[in-house]
Amino acid sequence: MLKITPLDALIVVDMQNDFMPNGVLPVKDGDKIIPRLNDYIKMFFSNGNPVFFTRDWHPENHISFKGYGGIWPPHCVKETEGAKFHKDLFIPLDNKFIISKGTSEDFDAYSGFQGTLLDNLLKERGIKRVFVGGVATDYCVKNTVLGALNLGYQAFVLEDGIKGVNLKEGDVERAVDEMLSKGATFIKISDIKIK
Ligand code: VGL
Ligand code: ZN
Repeated sequence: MLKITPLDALIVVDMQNDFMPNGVLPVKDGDKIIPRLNDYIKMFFSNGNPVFFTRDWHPENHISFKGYGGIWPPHCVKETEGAKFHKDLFIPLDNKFIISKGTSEDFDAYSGFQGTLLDNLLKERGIKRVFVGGVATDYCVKNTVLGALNLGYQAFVLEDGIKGVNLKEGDVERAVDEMLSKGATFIKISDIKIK
């Protein structure tokens, strides 16, 4: 059992329409993890722990887009429907933080820590351990987890609250192996205890 303490924060990665089954860059079954993510969000929120929601928040001419030097179709263009969080994701009014990344045209960020204030916001609150779920396991979840480990946080990956892309077969498996080998711990909701 893992007890949630005031040193813990939840990071929900990129649960945006464009990454959901009807989006332009769909993660298969990406919406199926929403009920479980909502369980985690409510658990952390009701315990007073901060909950961070990262989002891809690109300009129209972003460097990661085909035609601008990148490999992806245009996605998560800021202020558009595709960039909004899925309507079923529970986003508390208080004690939540939105982290926008990939916001300048010449810089991409798979990690929620790249070019954002996430590290500062966590440190200000004395957070030592982060719990990470969302999409995609083999891109932004992986890079956010590795970023956290690099910055000295202990990182827990929510194995029942992530989904991957597998653009190349085996990508998700390799991502999981890499997170494990760098020191991440995989947990599921029944491993967590509040009080
Ligand atoms: C992502 C591809 C491009 C992600 C973001 O959130 O995993 N993937 N931009
Ligand atoms: Zn992106």
